[in-house]
Amino acid sequence: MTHFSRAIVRPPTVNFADGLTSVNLGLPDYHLALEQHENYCQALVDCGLEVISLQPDDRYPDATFVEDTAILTDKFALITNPGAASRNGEEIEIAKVLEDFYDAMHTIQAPGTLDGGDICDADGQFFIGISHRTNINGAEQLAGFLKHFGYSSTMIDIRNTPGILHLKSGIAHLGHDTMLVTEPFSQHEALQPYKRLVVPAEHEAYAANCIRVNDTVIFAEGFPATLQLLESAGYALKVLPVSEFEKMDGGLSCLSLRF
Ligand code: CIR
Repeated sequence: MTHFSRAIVRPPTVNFADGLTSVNLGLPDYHLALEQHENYCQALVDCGLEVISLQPDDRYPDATFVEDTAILTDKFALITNPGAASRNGEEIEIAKVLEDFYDAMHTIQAPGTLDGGDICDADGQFFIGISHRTNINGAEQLAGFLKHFGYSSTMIDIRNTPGILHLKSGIAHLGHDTMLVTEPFSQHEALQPYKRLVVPAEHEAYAANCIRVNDTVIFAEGFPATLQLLESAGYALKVLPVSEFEKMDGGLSCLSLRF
């Protein structure tokens, strides 16, 4: 299983509420978001990671969702071309930091677009979501790099799956052969090789965006049926409140780049 030793994060900006959102949950509270972000960073530290925290930049209210700006593998880093125009430029700071850690760095070139939230890395088997953010050109560029470096990938078109922004809004790799998935992905052909734990209630769909970090699954607070499912399956869980990020369509995976 992939072992992580570092994470890049970026605390929310004062104008975090000006970011993009498609959900109708009201405006996020900046101070509460900061507190939730601090707890999130502490959870990563508790999982054994060194946390590299970038300065917020109010030109980019969505920049706290660092996951979308890069794909990190053991062999190379890929800087994305984020699919939302307002997010173009967030990747510049990230690329600067990654240069210290990676010899092999590549970039998604326009007209290709790609958001990290669409990429699920199941220990070297990658699932690439085709979404309203990640286009086929961007997905093909990533698939080409993955193949070059000896990884395999499969595309999953989510453009007609309602209610999700990115592929990882609906699936999470829990380690080994297990995925946590929402109902629309439960029978998906591409996921047949995996044991699928299905989020047991439609109103808990947001809970699918959890992250396995070394021995722990970091999981969103407020989703008791899914929590029970993971507890019964024997996972070591760390439950965190992320309500303010949920209001901006983001979640646990989006808030860090783990490598
Ligand atoms: C956006 O719409 O781009 C942000 N408000 C949320 C991005 C969430 N990122 C992710 O799921 N990887």
